[in-house]
Parts: sequence; C-alpha cells; structure tokens
Amino acid sequence: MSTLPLSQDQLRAQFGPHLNLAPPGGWLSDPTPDKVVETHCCFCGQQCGIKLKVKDNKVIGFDPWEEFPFNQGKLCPKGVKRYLQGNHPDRLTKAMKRTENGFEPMGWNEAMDRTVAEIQRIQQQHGKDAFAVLSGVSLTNEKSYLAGKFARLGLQTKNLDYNGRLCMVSAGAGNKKAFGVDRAANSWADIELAEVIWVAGSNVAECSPITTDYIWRARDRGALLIVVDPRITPLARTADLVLPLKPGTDSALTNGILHLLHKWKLIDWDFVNAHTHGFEETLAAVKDCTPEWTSQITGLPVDAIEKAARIWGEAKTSFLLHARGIEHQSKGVDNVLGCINMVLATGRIGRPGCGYATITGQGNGQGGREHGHKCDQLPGNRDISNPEHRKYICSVWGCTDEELPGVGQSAQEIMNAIHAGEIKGLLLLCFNPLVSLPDSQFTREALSKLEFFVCLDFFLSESAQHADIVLPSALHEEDEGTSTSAEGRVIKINKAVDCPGDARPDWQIMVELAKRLGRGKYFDHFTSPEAIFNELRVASKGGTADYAGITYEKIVKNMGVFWPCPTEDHPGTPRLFEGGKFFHPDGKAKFNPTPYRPPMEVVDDDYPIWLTSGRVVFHYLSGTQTRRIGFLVEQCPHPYLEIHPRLAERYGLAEGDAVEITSRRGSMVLPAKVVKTIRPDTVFIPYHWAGALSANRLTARHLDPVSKIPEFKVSAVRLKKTTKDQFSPELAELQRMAFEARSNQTDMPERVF
Ligand SMILES: Nc1nc2c(c(=O)[nH]1)N[C@H]1C(S)=C(S)[C@@H](COP(=O)(O)OP(=O)(O)OC[C@H]3O[C@@H](n4cnc5c(=O)[nH]c(N)nc54)[C@H](O)[C@@H]3O)O[C@H]1N2
Ligand SMILES: Nc1nc2c(c(=O)[nH]1)N[C@H]1C(S)=C(S)[C@@H](COP(=O)(O)OP(=O)(O)OC[C@H]3O[C@@H](n4cnc5c(=O)[nH]c(N)nc54)[C@H](O)[C@@H]3O)O[C@H]1N2
Ligand code: SF4
Ligand SMILES: [Mo]
Repeated sequence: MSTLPLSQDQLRAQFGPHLNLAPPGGWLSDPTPDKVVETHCCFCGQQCGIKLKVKDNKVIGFDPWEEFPFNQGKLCPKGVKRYLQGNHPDRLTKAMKRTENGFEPMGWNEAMDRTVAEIQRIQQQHGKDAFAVLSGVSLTNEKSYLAGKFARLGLQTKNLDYNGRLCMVSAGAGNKKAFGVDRAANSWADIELAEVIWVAGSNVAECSPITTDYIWRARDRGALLIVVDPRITPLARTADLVLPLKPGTDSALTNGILHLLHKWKLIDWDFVNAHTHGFEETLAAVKDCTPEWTSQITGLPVDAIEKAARIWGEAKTSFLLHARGIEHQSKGVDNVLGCINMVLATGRIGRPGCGYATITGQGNGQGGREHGHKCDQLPGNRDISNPEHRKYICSVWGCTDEELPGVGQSAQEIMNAIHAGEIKGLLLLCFNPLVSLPDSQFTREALSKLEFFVCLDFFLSESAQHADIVLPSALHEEDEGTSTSAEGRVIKINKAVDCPGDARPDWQIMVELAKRLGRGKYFDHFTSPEAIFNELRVASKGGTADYAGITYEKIVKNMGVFWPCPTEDHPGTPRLFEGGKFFHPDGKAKFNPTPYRPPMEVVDDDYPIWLTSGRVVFHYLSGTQTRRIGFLVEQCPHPYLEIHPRLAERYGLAEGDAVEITSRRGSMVLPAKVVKTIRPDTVFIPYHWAGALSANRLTARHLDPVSKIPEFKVSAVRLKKTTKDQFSPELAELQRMAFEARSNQTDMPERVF
C-alpha cells in the first residue's frame, strides 16, 4: 500500500540546504524579544540549559543560561543553532494524507476519523497486537509515559517499543544486571575530582561536547585520560593513552584488564567481599585472558594494555564513561558488563570522584527509558512480566491484570514482523526508522507492506513519507514537560511559543485518539502535561526510578532534581552508590562473566574491511531536524567515507575521490575523506543522511541477544575506487549546493545577533 511518491517539494525537503531564512523584513529590524524563556536544548542527553528569545510567537534567538549548573551557559554548535528550527518552511501545520500525487493537507477531524477507523479495522481483523506503536525519547517524560499507557490501555497492544532500542538498551540491561538500577552512578561533578578518566567508545567532544569541559577540568587538576576507540577522536587527541582497538573487541580488552588487575594484586578484596557477588566465576572466566591473548584479539600492543591496567588499577579516584561505541554491538551488554567489572574490582565506586556512567544519547534518553515505553517495561523501570509490578501499575491505572498486555516485541523485531506481514498497522511518533534502523532496504520494504501507517512528526521525515496519514506534532519549544538528563537530573522544559496551524503536542493527540477509541476513562484526566506528570510520580513510586517526590515547582526552584526522590522533602540523589550500597534486594552489586564472542559479521576475503558508523558534531541523529538548519548543513553537507591514508593508497584513493562501499546488504558511493585518525583496517561513515546517502544501507540486522540492540558499530565491507559520475544525484546536489553556499557567502539567519 505504501509506496514512495516523492514530489519535487518533498525532494527539496529531504535534500535541500534548508536555510532557515529570516521573516520578510528580517529580524534585524527589531530583534528585541517580547520574552526570554528558560528551557533546555533538545539535541542530546546533556540537556544543556538555554534561554530562548521570543518575539511575536516566534523563537528569534537565544541567550546563555549561565546559572544552570550543568553547562553554565556553554553550548555546542547544535545548541547554538537549535533556536532556528521552528521557523523552517517545511514545518508541518496541517494533517496530511498520502495520495497518488503525493501528500495533501486534510482536516483534523477527517484525519482522526480515518486513523481510528483503520486501527479498529486492523485490530478486529487481525487481533489487537497486529497494530504496533514505535515511539521515541526526544519525547518528554510525560509523553513517554503516556505512549506506554496509550499503547497498553488505549490500543490494547503489547507491541510497543521505542528508538532507545537503538541507543540506550545495552547500557540499561547491563546496569540493571550489575547494579539493579539504570542511571549514571554519579553526577558529572565527580568527573572533575577523578584522577583517571577511562572513555570507551564515546566520541565525547562531538557527541556530548559539554562533558569535554568536565574532563578538561579534571585534566587541569592532573587527571590522566585513557580513550578506547578505533578512531582517534578529538578527545583522544588530548589523551595520555589511546587504545585504538579493532571494532567489536571491547569485551576482550576489559577481560584482559581484569586479568591483569588480579595478577598484579590490584583488586580491592574488602570491597569485593562486602559489596558484590559473582567475582569468583568472573575471575575464572578471565583466567586465560593474558595480555598476549588480549593483544591478539584487539590488535593493541601488549605494553599499551599493561599500561592501561596499571593506570586504572593504581588510581585512587576514577571515572569510567562509555557510549554507543561499545554498546552498538551484538555483545553490547557484555561490553557494558566488562566495564562494570573493571569498576567494581577496584572498589572505588560510590566514593567522591569515583564514578561510572554511560553517556545517554537522545534528549530524554534517560527519562524516556524509565517510564514504560519499552516493550518489557512499566513505569518506574518496573518489569511488565513481574506479577507484583503489574499489580501495582494496575492499581494506579485502575485496570485489571487481563487488560494489561504482556511483553511485546522490540523495535527491530516489530519491523521484522511488519515485513513478515504479522503486524499490519503502525503508529509512529518521534522515530525515523527508515534512516535509523539497520538494513534500510529491508525497512523500506517493511514500511511499504503496512495496511495502515500513521506518523506524528513536525517535519515530513523519510519514514513519514511512507505514512498514509501524517499528524503535525509540537516542537520542543511549543509544550512544557520534564526531561531527565544524562546525569539523572530531572529538569523542566518550558513552553516558549504556541503550535502553528493544526499542530499540537503528542500527548493531546494520543489522548484524543484514546477517547475516540472508546478508552477515554483511562485518559480523560490528562488535561495538561503536569496532570500526566503527577500520575507518573505515583506510578514510579517504589520503583527504582522513583520520581514520587519531584514536582514541577521543586525542579524549577532547584534547577533540577536527581532521582530517586521518593518524598517531597527528599533532596534527590546525585551519587547513587554511596557506602557501597546497590539497588539489588540484598544491597550488593553483581559481577558478570563476559567471555569474548566475535562480532556477528567478521571480515573475510570478500568483505575484508571493518565498517563502523556514528556521528559528527554538526548533525543530530537521522537529520530530520539538523539537516534543516542552514549553518549546520554548511559545516557538514553530506556523508563521506573516513579512511586511513595507507588503506586509501591500497585502493588508489585520494581525498574527495569516489569510492564504492559494498556490504552483504547493499552498496553506496561516497567521497573519500583521508584521515590518519582511524585504524587502517577500518572505515567510518557518519549516519545522519537518508536514501542513497544512508549508512544503514550497509549495516546488518544482527541484534544483541539480551538488549536487542543492532550491531551498528561492526559490519564487513569491500571497497572499490570509482568515478565521480557514480555519485548519487542526491550527493552531487549536496556537493553543488555546499559549493555554492561557500562561494556566494550565503547569508545565514544568525545575522540576527
Ligand atoms: N553531534 C551529535 N551529538 C549527539 C548525537 C548526534 O547525532 N550528533 N546523538 C546523540 C545520541 S542519540 C547518542 S546515542 C550519542 C552517541 O554518542 P557516541 O556514542 O559518543 O557517538 P558515536 O559516533 O555513535 O560512537 C562513538 C564512538 O564509538 C567508536 N567506535 C566504533 N566502533 C567501536 C568499537 O567497536 N569499540 C569502541 N570502543 N568504539 C567504537 C566510534 O569511532 C565513535 O568515535 O550522541 C548524542 N549526541
Ligand atoms: N548506522 C547507524 N545507525 C544508527 C546509529 C549509529 O550510530 N549508526 N545510532 C542509533 C541511535 S544511538 C539512535 S538514538 C537512533 C535514532 O534514531 P531516530 O529516533 O530515528 O532519530 P531522530 O532523528 O531523533 O528521529 C526522530 C524523529 O522524530 C521527530 N521528533 C523529534 N521530536 C519529536 C517530538 O517531540 N514528537 C514527535 N512526534 N516527533 C518528534 C524528528 O523530527 C525525527 O523525524 O539511530 C540509530 N541508528
Ligand atoms: S551538548 Fe547537547 S544539549 Fe548541550 S548544546 Fe550541545 S546538543 Fe544541546
Ligand atoms: Mo542514541
């Protein structure tokens, strides 16, 4: 049913330079704002404070919010430009339906009627679970919570999952297993006090830029920095020790380090005996992980491995940070557990300056993974298959156990089931799977098989282009709510402007749909984000992610509250494990053996090069938002293949040459970017683009067996030099526009300053 009819306008929306031009007459004529609103940046999990300047119901600029403790006024390039997105001409303001001639605007009522009729038809014909919901964690806590309740009680489907499945789930599963709780163990204040900082698979300077500042403050006090990454990232260029391991070998490295910590008697036995379980079997599993073995698997020199173990083992204070580099693997959970084993073995965790955290990715990647829009989860990070947890949530929601569905399928599994024809209908909000899931050709096929597909977005994303109905939702600055930062700090998003046209916040759309589906009794009382938050507080009470004592007022007064915060007079909890107390019922942490497994796909004669993928500082995720901000587009207009000079030479490639990259899933042609900062057996593609430019044409649908995260960080490819006329029309167009923008010195709207 769903094909891809791209009109000229849609093509422009997808590939144009998307300059956000000032309104006629220009803002410069009167840049004095009517008001300035304290809120947060929406473009990553750091959730930096920012003040938006508003005039005539438009965001016209920003001021630094210097009092906000996390970033103290600092912002990265995306944060500096985020104020521009609301004024983009592509902004959806009407509901749209797909016709044979492309998308046409439609009335709100008609869009709702059709959506409800199709949901009912599909569920009557094929069962409740044949209609799925895929959601996202750029949504506030209120919307995330509501998405879970809407799917379970509004649609009565078990098949609900979220885009954090591509992001935070390996860390979440590892943290829960080891600590009994899923949150950064410490606020970032502890980074500054650490004397060793270990960063694994995290491009901090580009992807969590404000964290760089904390690391540098520690460096100013003499801290040593160790970075584990197949690429020498900007942060790594300032490191004391760089460990550029082969992609997909992280658990071999952490096992090797644990082996040496034991051999060199650097284990804190008092801590291990008093506060943990499982050390003996974990130690047994690393018995043979000698430096030589570790070196052979990881490709790192023996002395570098030994030096790393020595620095880590002898430190008095330390902070270990990791991100998707180790988590986007078919053993993502094991990699996380391997890091935690290193943290627990040295016994420092819980003391000042001794920390551990995964750096959360998406805007609300932390809060959004706590309150029940994961397929196996209920609010407060409860477990949907635990009878006690179900009973409590049923009591809060006023439903019976029979009414509450069980565990559903995870995001990639939902897409697989759509492809297999088992799931027939989809409601998608805040997620662009066509760009973001692996094996995009498969995703495209799946989306085109849906009998009915409704998408909520504020731009016509590449996935939305396959929808039958698109409902215009609200931008971050058009609604209020709460969000939880990478540190675990619950913060307040404030409304700056009203929604244009028929656009409205996702929560209002879900509540209206639920009412029209005859399920209003569970949703009628949600008349504001605060009303939803107040129910979330009760639903989370007694769970590990306990928000019961957090109120909007308290967040504003204290500029954020760290959960758990069980009562209104509780100050919140910046450091989770003080005194060696963990969140399992017995208060102890768990070591977990992580025997090394190779990646699901390994290099061979046909596909001899490792491919990895990730981000650049100027774009956010699938690019729906940042590919519409002129300045950011200009800084990084199109994808490229990062390749080491030695490998480039082997293929006769010079900077800018066209190279065809082929995996078992597909192939694409990109310009080569020749850099000395990547392993010579590995290439890298930034993933922010769609269609012919999408890195996910090449990646595979291999999942971690526990977290179900795709292995975005490891595939095998072959390379071939080709000619520039083989560039896709999209790439050629972007190169042309980038060239023009440079030579014309195109005026950017930030002239407003
Ligand atoms: N500018 C920008 N910032 C962002 C985002 C964005 O899109 N753009 N997105 C946000 C989100 S949702 C996320 S999840 C975070 C992601 O933040 P990061 O995880 O820091 O970013 P990535 O680029 O995905 O990958 C991190 C690093 O992993 C390395 N890597 C690749 N393979 C391996 C491996 O096998 N082992 C190890 N150890 N490292 C490996 C890559 O070389 C890369 O430098 O960023 C957030 N911040
Ligand atoms: N190859 C490769 N693939 C990857 C990764 C990688 O490193 N390599 N990284 C993975 C990671 S870590 C992540 S997090 C995913 C991200 O994958 P996605 O979630 O698909 O990425 P986004 O660009 O955030 O897409 C969100 C969509 O929701 C819209 N949106 C934003 N806010 C709202 C809102 O409040 N309401 C509604 N209704 N819509 C909204 C945006 O316009 C956008 O179209 O990609 C994954 N894919
Ligand atoms: S670090 Fe993240 S939250 Fe802060 S300004 Fe940059 S994108 Fe926004
Ligand atoms: Mo992410």
